[in-house]
Amino acid sequence: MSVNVHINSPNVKYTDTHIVSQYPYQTTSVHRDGNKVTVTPRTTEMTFSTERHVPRLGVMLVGWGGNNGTTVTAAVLANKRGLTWRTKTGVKKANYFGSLLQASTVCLGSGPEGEVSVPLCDLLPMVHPNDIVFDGWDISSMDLGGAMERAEVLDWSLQEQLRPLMSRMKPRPSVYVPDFIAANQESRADNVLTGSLAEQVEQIRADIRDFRQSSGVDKVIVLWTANTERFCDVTPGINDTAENLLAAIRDGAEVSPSTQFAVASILEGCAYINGSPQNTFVPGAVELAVQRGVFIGGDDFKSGQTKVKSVLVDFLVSSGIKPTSIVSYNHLGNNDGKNLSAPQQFRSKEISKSNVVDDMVQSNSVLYQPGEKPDHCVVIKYVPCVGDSKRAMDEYTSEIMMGGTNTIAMHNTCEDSLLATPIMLDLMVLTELCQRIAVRPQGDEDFMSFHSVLALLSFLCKAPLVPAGTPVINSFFRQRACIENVMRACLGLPPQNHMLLEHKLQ
Ligand code: NAI
Ligand code: DG6
Repeated sequence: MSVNVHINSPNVKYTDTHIVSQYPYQTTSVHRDGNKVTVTPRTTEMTFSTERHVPRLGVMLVGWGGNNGTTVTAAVLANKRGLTWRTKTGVKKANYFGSLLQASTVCLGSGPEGEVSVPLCDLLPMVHPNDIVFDGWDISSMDLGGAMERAEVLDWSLQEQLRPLMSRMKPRPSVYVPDFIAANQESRADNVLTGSLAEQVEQIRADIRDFRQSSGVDKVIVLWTANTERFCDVTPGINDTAENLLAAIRDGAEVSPSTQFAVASILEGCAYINGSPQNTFVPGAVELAVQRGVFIGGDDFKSGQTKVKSVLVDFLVSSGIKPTSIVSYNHLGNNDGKNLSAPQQFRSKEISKSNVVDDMVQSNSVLYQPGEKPDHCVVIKYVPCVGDSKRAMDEYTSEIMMGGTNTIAMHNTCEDSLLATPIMLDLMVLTELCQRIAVRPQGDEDFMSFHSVLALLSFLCKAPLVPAGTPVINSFFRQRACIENVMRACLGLPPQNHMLLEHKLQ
């Protein structure tokens, strides 16, 4: 049951259409001169304005027939219908566990009843996952009922209930360029677009318009959850500017399928999110998004091993303990694992999984000299037998006081797609919410939206995409605090400070 949060403050106005808050944004400006650090607090008065009308949201998935694509669609259908199913350990009920917005809470403060916490999704008006309408593309023609069975993720008795609904859904034909994904994917590719690059982009655009019109949704977001591609070269004259990228598509130069989808979405004014690690967002694609004022976000869902890493390294480094080596193995047996067994696709994932500790390491000059990093090794193996139930084994070795060593080893077994699904939903819902938030710093005439490169999604991504020249934050707690505090600002509430002074003074 959802909660109705109302802010009782002269700084917050509820109009019929908007929630408008006055918010003192407090930052610091820091100047370092040798050993002397001068810190100057700054306050900028800002107005936050959040549209209250929640649109009907349509989401188009690239890779709809894959494990993630089928699982997210099935999970939403099951939740919408309140389905239950029997397993050998009892009756299970559909839920959204693992979703930051639906299943985690924010503390609003305390009153006579003690501390009051509410789900993040109740703070501001936002789309409920149950109301999302899905469509999408896949190079495999299998309908979603069959594809759900192929994925081997959901319990059979749930699949039986969902199959009549899922089987009605059929992915649209997609772009297949064999060179970008592993050769072992070829047998799936029986649903492919023909024609030139430009014709393919036109077809994707037509598909988006067709979906918008036939489903009656108000807004469309496109999310790539297809196979991991190899990285593509960033080449001056081809993909370094928006103009060159559009010309490259016209001329048939090398443009990855995921970048074709990004361009088509941006040209249709639809936000585009990349759930895989490859460099879809070449500079030309980023420039195009900025020019058109369309949100882009990514890269690579942060679901399991990497999420733990962004917690654990944060814990170690912020406790003053020095990680010196991080070794991460995983093996999995789903189609993602099969695709990643090819060297170039593995390399894309290795890069995305490896950079995740950089900001935490760089933040601590007591532990690390400039340029010093822990050894960091990532291994992924394809073991068909374990299917979607991924195994992740990690060893963290750290230096502790007086030359001592602290080794943490962990083993994590998890169902990959059931961890990724709630993250996909959060990406969709948060992106849509950000489209309804505008901010006006005092003295400015016009409201501004968030930058097209939507860094607020960092919590949900392994390799967060941020505007050029701005800091990449990987630390779990900083990323989460950012989302929570932006939502609080929309309601005129100060950032969560956790001081609890009211309980600490006498
Ligand atoms: P999957 O292999 O089951 O599904 C991918 C789907 O994409 C397949 O159905 C395939 O036929 C389709 N496909 C390939 N190229 C396509 C194209 N050009 N256009 C349209 N469809 C295309 O993989 P899964 O497990 O669903 O993962 C999807 C992506 O998400 C992968 O890149 C994976 O690395 C990434 N990811 C998955 C996470 C997880 O925990 N499951 C976490 C982080 C990222
Ligand atoms: C093996 O690492 C396959 C990958 O696609 C992962 O399952 C996925 O990227 C999740 O990675 P992580 O590090 O967030 O568990």
